[in-house]
Amino acid sequence: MGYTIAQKIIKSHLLEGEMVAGQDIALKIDQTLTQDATGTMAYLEFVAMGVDRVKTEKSVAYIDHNTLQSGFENADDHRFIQSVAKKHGIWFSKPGNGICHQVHLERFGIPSKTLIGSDSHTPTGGGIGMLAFGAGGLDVAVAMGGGAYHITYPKMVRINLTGKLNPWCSAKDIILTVLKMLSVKGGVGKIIEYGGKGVETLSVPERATITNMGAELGATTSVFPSDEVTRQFLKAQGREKDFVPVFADNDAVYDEVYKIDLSSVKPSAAMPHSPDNVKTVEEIGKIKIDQVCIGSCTNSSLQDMMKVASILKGKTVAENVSLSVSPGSKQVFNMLASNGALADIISAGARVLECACGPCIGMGQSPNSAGVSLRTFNRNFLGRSGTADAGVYLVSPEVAAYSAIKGYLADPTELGEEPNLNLPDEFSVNDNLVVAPASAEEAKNLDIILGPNIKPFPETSELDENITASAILKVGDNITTDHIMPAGAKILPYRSNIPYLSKFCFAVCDTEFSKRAEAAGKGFIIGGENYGQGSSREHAALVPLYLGIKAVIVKSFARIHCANLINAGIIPMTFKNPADYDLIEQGDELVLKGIREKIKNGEDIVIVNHTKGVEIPLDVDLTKRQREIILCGGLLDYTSKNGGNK
Ligand code: MIC
Ligand code: SF4
Repeated sequence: MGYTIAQKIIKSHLLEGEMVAGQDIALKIDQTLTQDATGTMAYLEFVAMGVDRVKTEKSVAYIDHNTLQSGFENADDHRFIQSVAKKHGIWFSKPGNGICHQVHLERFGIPSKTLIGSDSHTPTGGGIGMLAFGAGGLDVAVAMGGGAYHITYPKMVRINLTGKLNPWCSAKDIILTVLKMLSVKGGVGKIIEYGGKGVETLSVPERATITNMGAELGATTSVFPSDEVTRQFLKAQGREKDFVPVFADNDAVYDEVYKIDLSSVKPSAAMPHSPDNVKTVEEIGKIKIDQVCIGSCTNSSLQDMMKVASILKGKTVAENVSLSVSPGSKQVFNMLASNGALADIISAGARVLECACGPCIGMGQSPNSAGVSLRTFNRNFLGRSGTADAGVYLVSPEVAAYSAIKGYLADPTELGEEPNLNLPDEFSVNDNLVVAPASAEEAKNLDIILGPNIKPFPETSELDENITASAILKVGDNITTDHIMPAGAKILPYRSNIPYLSKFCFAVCDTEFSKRAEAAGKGFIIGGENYGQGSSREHAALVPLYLGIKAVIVKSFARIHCANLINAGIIPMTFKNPADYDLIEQGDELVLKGIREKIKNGEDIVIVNHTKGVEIPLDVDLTKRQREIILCGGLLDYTSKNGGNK
């Protein structure tokens, strides 16, 4: 029996465990990346582990999320990360160099290698045949220290692509079609591989758009083969030596197989407030729009920007529309400037922003009240744009640019023939915003620079024998980490200050939650299906830890958030019978008796609802290692107890 792409890479990096679906496996990690919004915490954790130099082949720290610098906080975080990077052997990508995933793809990613990043869109690297995972900051810190990365061995899914996209239809429309087909839960516990003849018709940036938004499927990761197209891309980046071919065997076996005929893919949009709420542009109709934002790690490549420029050339943005454009990297920005396309974008009336996440994470460009915003981004969760009642639609750069001119959601296929905008044979390479780490010798004399806003990791403690506490919050299905720990310009500067952040925990759903939790000192959270989908931010676990949350009891979890809860020492529990969700109301008093022993021995767990007088059976699906982490009070304590990284 042959191997899938993922199986080949897993096999060559397997440190522990069996390649059987549902089993815990430990992988050797070749590369790591961090961004600043999760990086400060990750590096505080890394420093706490006491490792001198990173043990990976390449670790890169990017500054791309918090670049507004509306106070000293962001700049202090950047300085802290830069000082850690220099001292500990990490490459540092300065603000202005671009969005982590775009830059990593261009400059550092290598087919067949493993990569973990403290950002859920790290699977973008799958576009060049890397096995790339989004992870919590602590997992990344452990990997930098040379420790393994643990995942549940996933199921293998293959999506066969046939045919060729029609003019003005794009990779974004492909992934939106997949999201419509599989939903935001459809990829949970699965690696999604793309194959078939249609793959050859897609460029590396197009493939990366697709693997990037695999995060929205809840997938463990997504991956494309590394083929001649990949080789050409790496060659154009001056990195042909990094090329390694990676293909699935012809007799590889998949758990699920789907087929998409690319010629049937139509310009589409994900409607508010979920990336799987997809319809074609034609079905939605010509809705009036207020804003268009083009950029983000999903759609900010040179190819995307050239298409946008070609649509905007000689035109003017509609009177009532504000258009912003953020190129994904300095390389893209530079090339647009030197080939003249930037002038077409500016002349049309676009507001050109720096190469960073920007509006995607609510750092500026919030829409007007009840505004309709078309964005080429990957998430349209409620409130993420910074305007609570805005309606955000996720679209391709082609749909975005054409609609910006028209003033309503418009179908770019009306434009007729598409100009030939192939990737250049050579990208302009200039890594002068990437700072190399100091040598081990020099590093000894370097200090780490902290700022006053950088507060220590929240206090942890070993798991108690018994827990009695109330259900301090009850929420529904598909709760995102943007609900649990919102981002945006007002809060993002405080990612290294958990006490301050805690005031905003769950504010999107319940403004009183934080006060209630603080007053109670401890509590449980009750939730529905796919709890914790979206961002990898470990703050969505560290803040509940700080607020005394002992366990989260839900119908099902999203992968990264579940791992983050375990890392924070919070027990992730699921209802044995999902209907029992109805047996707990917010405010009920709940008791977990002998929980420490039960977790230790992997015994059945029952929670008693004292208020209602019922017993509810729960599942706690943890590996032996995860049980030990929970007993210790989290991964940091577990790691130091084990004398390093395990
Ligand atoms: C996001 O897109 O939500 C983010 C911001 O990039 C997050 C990370 C974070 O919250 O800092 C992610 O995707 O993991
Ligand atoms: Fe940045 Fe948005 Fe990509 Fe997250 S999804 S890394 S915020 S551009």
